[in-house]
Amino acid sequence: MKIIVLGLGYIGLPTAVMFANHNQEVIGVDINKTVVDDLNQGCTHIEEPGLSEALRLAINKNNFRAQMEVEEADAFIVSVPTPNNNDVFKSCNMDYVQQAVRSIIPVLRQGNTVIIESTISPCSTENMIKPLIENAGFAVGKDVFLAHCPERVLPGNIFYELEYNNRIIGGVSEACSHHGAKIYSLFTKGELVETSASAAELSKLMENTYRDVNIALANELIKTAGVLGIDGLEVVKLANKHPRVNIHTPGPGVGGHCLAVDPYFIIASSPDTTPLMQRAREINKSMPDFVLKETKELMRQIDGKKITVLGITYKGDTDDIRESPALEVLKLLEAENRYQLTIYDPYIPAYNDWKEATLDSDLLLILSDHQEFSLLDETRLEYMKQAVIFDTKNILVDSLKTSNYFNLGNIRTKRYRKEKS
Ligand code: SAJ
Repeated sequence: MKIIVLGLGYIGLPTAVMFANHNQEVIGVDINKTVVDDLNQGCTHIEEPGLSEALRLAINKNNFRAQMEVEEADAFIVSVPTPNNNDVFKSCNMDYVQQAVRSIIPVLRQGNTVIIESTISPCSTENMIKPLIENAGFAVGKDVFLAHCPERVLPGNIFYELEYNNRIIGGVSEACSHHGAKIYSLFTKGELVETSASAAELSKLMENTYRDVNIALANELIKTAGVLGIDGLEVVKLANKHPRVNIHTPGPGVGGHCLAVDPYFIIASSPDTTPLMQRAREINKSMPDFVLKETKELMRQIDGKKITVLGITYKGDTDDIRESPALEVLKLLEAENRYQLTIYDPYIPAYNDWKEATLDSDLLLILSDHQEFSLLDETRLEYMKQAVIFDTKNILVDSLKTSNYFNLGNIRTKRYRKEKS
């Protein structure tokens, strides 16, 4: 089968390469010339375990090439970004999706399948994409098959999850679902669940909203427990011993291009029925400010000047800084205008110098859960002026959890014992 994947980003590229390595002829299309040129040389612009190797394998098999123009094919998979609009409820910006679909219309043929993988607002495949194809003279469900098949993979584990996760195949008709399922059956070992396009859209959005709301509950717990003088992290651990409870992990906020974005697509499509989702977003967005306040208080107590921020990515072991709460905390700290700030992040080349970052520092402020931080030991604290740690991701090993160690659970309850330097 000849498959064109439009949009070679975090999801489109691994998906394209996956099809190619399952013996399909794949053309990746992107509007960015540098990305296209680099990919054809076997160089990826995305940090994802196994991606470079998989890309080179696909190129060596002669099953993958990148280019800027579309051409005729059997199937088209649209995997372009859908940012938030800058409106009151941050609705879904469908411009790139529409442009991508418009770009394939001149090369569409009878029997083609068009799949929207991008995360989109509820009902848009049916109400916005289907008319674009129909206006070009095709009967959707007869001449051309259209489906929304959202991805559900976790960055950092994309290749495994692409293959083994269950996938929702939302056709605008039963025939469309069948055609969509045929394509993903080329590599998916998980269940292919056929449904309507609109149910698929809302289900994708709800999966991330479910997590966002649950994380907001955990963040609200942390604030409440602190006020009551209780370690909130201990409470999460205890409550989760219940077989039907799964409180998520509190942290400095929710970032990335999914949890921090998708709930708005639902909210914008029905503001009156979504007060809980709206409140959850507000609570999670308030966390950088909460971290700022606690950090300021800690710095006051230790009479500190220099803060070393550990990790600026939105989560651990990725180079992805999209919507990162760490950057928000950094911005707030900068605006205070009274601290000397340095950054260390093993995934961001500009911030790779541990010694320079920690030299004479008063505080390590951990904002991303990179595995490297979980392996820190005493010796790495040697350049600091005072080895105080505020670990908002609760990632350090127990041996470093000394009297000068703070996390979101104990920051209010633990008494700081100032070490004489
Ligand atoms: N976070 C917390 N507490 C938690 C879990 C996460 O504060 O208990 C924070 C993380 O630090 C991060 C953010 O939330 O800042 C999101 O991280 P994540 O690892 O939960 O999710 P993403 O955005 O990397 O990927 C999600 C996944 N969705 C779900 O798990 C429901 C993934 O399966 C989706 O494919 C992806 O969104 C997407 O593309 O929609």
